[in-house]
Amino acid sequence: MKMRGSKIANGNWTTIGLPSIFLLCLFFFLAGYICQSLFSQQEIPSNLRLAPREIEEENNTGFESLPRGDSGEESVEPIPFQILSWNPRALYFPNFASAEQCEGVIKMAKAHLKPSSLALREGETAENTKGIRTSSGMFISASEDKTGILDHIEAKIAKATMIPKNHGEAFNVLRYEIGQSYHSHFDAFNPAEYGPQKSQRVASFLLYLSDVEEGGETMFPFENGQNMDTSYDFRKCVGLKVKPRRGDGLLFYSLFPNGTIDPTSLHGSCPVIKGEKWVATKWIRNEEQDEEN
Ligand SMILES: *[C@@H]1O[C@H](CO)[C@@H](O)[C@H](O)[C@H]1NC(C)=O
Ligand SMILES: CC(=O)N[C@H]1CO[C@H](CO)[C@@H](O)[C@@H]1O
Repeated sequence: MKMRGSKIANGNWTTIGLPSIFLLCLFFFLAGYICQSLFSQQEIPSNLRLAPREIEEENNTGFESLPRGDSGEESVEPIPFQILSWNPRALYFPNFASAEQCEGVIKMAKAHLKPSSLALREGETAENTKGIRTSSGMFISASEDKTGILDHIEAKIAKATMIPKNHGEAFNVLRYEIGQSYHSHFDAFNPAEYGPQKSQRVASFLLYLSDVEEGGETMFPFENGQNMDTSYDFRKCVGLKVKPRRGDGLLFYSLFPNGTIDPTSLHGSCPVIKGEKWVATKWIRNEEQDEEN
């Protein structure tokens, strides 16, 4: 019986089956098509579904945060940046600090400015390096700033670099007046020139505290290998230039991931032509720094 039944079924399949298979296919095709258009219509007002999240989120990034680890943070925080260069690894952070914060830092630094000095190589003296760095500056750590501004900026730099803040040296707040500049140099210390180092500078974060009407750019003369095969004059303002603007940040790495010095991280400050340049520099090291640094 079973055998015969299946035979009959097989027979039906071939004789009556083809038109009905065609109809079935057509049916499923249409059903699928209708369902798809229904669902995609539901997909369109997705901004409506985001709305309740945004209300929940205080930071209003539109992104729902994940459960955090014990040392993590509560919410998704936007820190916009642009990659200015891969050689060296340099990033621009527009509006990293507010105008009020910048003015606060200038105010606390102004009364304590002294001529900037250099880390000297063998054979160098203050006298024979005169003119390389003509700005005035002062050092201030976040703990010395009772207004809390530097603490806030330092925490944000730590977030942007994911290098803990105890790897940072104290802020070096600098003022460049008309004609003042800093010839191209490395922030990292080459042991061949400076002797063995206890720790090395990995990255530098520059927070521009003022606009500069003309000049005062941070320059990377060797960006992507340019000018490297020439006898580059370290006073010359060439290569990638970053125009200072109040509140903007510039981060660049002096070391490759393997810890050797990136030769394209050579940089300098072009002479100020018009106006005044104020900048707060944070050098970040590969080792934790002492408390008071
Ligand atoms: C370190 O990394 C750089 C860039 O990737 C590479 O050019 C260099 O040869 C490396 N140096 C060593 C010692 O591994
Ligand atoms: C930009 C902004 O408002 N950031 C805040 C996001 O929320 C955390 C707390 O969860 C605050 O610390 C941030 O200041």
